[in-house]
Amino acid sequence: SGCNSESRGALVVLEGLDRSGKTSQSSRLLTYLEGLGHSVELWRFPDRSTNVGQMISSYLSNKSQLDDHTIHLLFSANRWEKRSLMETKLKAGTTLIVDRYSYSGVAFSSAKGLGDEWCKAPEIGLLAPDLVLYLDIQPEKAAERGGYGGEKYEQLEFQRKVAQCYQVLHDASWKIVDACQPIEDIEKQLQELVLECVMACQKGKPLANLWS
Ligand code: FDM
Repeated sequence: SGCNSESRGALVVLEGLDRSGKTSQSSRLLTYLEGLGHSVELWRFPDRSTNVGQMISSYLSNKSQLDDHTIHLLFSANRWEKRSLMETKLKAGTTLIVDRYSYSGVAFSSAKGLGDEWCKAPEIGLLAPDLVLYLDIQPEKAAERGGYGGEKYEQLEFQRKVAQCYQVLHDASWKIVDACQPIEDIEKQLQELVLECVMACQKGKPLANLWS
């Protein structure tokens, strides 16, 4: 009867190389949806606030070393520890804008040479995004943008590999947006895509699990 007390929020993920503009576009989306009166939160992975997140943070800033498989599983565990809260929020009608998710997990680890299927396995059963916004930028262009911050993966040669690994992950939930357009143009495109997705979720699009 059009009652929206049962309508759920949307799980929207932003992906892309370092310096592709994910973080600033995520906060613009938050402001936009809040302005429309939606219940919305901004999340990011890794979530460095948890114990697992602190191990990841220490690894990324080169303060500790970990085997490639080990760090991969920690990134995945960091998503698993947030899964039930994520589901609760979505079911309560809150839309989540998430800066990086499982695709970063697979792209960055497979860029190191770990097998795709092995990388995907621990992600199976996490919530599947309703929409993945991929901010597409050439690694060379990203590197020109005010330089990298000096964390582990912020090197041109490695980012080139990550870009290739992202290519094989595209599925029906992905929208590829040219990240070299003016910021406001990108913002407009993302707003339209997200709004359409939020409405579909309100109308009852079911929640699904990875990896589908
Ligand atoms: N990263 C991020 C991974 O390697 N695996 C993951 O699962 C996630 C979520 O961590 F270089 C990498 C991607 C990036 C780094 O990300 C930290 P932020 O967005 O710079 O915090």
